[in-house]
Amino acid sequence: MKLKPTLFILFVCAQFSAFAQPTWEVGNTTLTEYDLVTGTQLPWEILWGPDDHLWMTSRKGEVLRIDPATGSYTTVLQKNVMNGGNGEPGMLGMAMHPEWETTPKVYLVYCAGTSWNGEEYLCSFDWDGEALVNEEILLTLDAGGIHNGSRLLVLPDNTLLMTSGDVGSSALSQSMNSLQGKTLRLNLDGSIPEDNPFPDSYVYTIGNRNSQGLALGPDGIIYSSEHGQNSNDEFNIVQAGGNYGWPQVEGFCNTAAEQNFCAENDVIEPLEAWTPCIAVNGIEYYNHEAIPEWQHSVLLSVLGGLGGQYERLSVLHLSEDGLNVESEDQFFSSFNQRIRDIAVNPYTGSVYVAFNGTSYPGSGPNIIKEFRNESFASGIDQGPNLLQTVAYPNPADDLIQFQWQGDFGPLTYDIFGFSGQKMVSGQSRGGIIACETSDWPAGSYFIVLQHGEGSVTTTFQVQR
Ligand SMILES: [Ca+2]
Ligand SMILES: [Ca+2]
Ligand SMILES: [Ca+2]
Repeated sequence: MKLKPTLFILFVCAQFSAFAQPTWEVGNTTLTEYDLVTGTQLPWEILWGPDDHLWMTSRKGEVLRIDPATGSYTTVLQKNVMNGGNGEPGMLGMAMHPEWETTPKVYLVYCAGTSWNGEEYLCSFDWDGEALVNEEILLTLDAGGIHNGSRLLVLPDNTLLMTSGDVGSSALSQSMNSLQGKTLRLNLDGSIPEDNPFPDSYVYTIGNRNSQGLALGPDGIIYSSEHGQNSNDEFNIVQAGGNYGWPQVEGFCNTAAEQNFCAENDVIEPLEAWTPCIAVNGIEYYNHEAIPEWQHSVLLSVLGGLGGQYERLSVLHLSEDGLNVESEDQFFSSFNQRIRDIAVNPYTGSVYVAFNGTSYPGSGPNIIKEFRNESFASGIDQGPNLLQTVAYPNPADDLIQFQWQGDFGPLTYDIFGFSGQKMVSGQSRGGIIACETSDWPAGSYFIVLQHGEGSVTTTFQVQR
């Protein structure tokens, strides 16, 4: 006789959750809020992987692989990290090898050692389908109690950027003898690229304090976010060989001393600065059709500052050339939760947001939320996957072809880049589509085939 009440409660809960999803208005777009993963510990990096899963680092020393449809996840790596990830150091940035089909490598930065002293490692791991294995250390830096960076970003030329912090010793940022307080650039095997701005050096930029945001924008523009001390959090464009001023310059070159230093050292000023500090963190360039109001913007995670009063997701609307910020909109401050990082679903345009608790330096358990435009997502994400589509050659140099089986009548197709830009659209009656890709940037793309009974998507790579 116990069975009936239990079934009744389950039924009521299911009904309740279906009707109770909160929504957010963004201009004319409605975003529905979902709790994708609850109970995570200090998510630091979240990113959309080439295997169509959401990947997450936990500052406590773990890497999770999350099914974005259900939120179920597996722990694919566990490391002992400095002070258990209770302060700023721990498991930090992550990036994937761009040729995942043939080289499924994951790049990670973590800090290890006793108490507040130790090393920061940039490593690669092999993904064996179940776990990250075969750790290889590519670079070793100092780790400190504070200011360890570190975001990672693979560039279209298959080099890897890593931000490093000044570990609290600000003079290191201007020293060419130190890898701290810099942006570093490596080949994917850990070697120094021949075209780095300083010969035989990993150093790509100097004068950085503690940059914890990196994103690729239009036309190869690289954006970064960087923590200021008490004032002047910065949003920058990363340029080879650039000096970003720290510790002599904070924010813009607007004091007499700063102006002298800036003139002598050709300091690159930020696009935007925030005083007092709001604690800027992970960033993503957003250009997806799902949220037209956010197209051609940088989404900026804001932790909220030491007092925890500025938490939000900022939307930095860019000028047409991407070289300036024209305005900032703010969302989700009412959660009063530190926002650490974001990721974007390339198919649905959904934005995933990782929260870090209410106070510095963060505490778990935490949540990853998804914000989805249902009216867009239902159009491309659902329906039966009736077509077995093959893309070849993959990766492609110039011509790529898509072939499928079955007679489904006329099809329409759209090809998108992974930041959401539409590359080409068309119609097809036969069982094959051919596209010229020779003027597309290297990177990941996907095709959406719409047929009478639904849609199907396939991911592919373009290499140069
Ligand atoms: Ca991210
Ligand atoms: Ca600066
Ligand atoms: Ca200044």
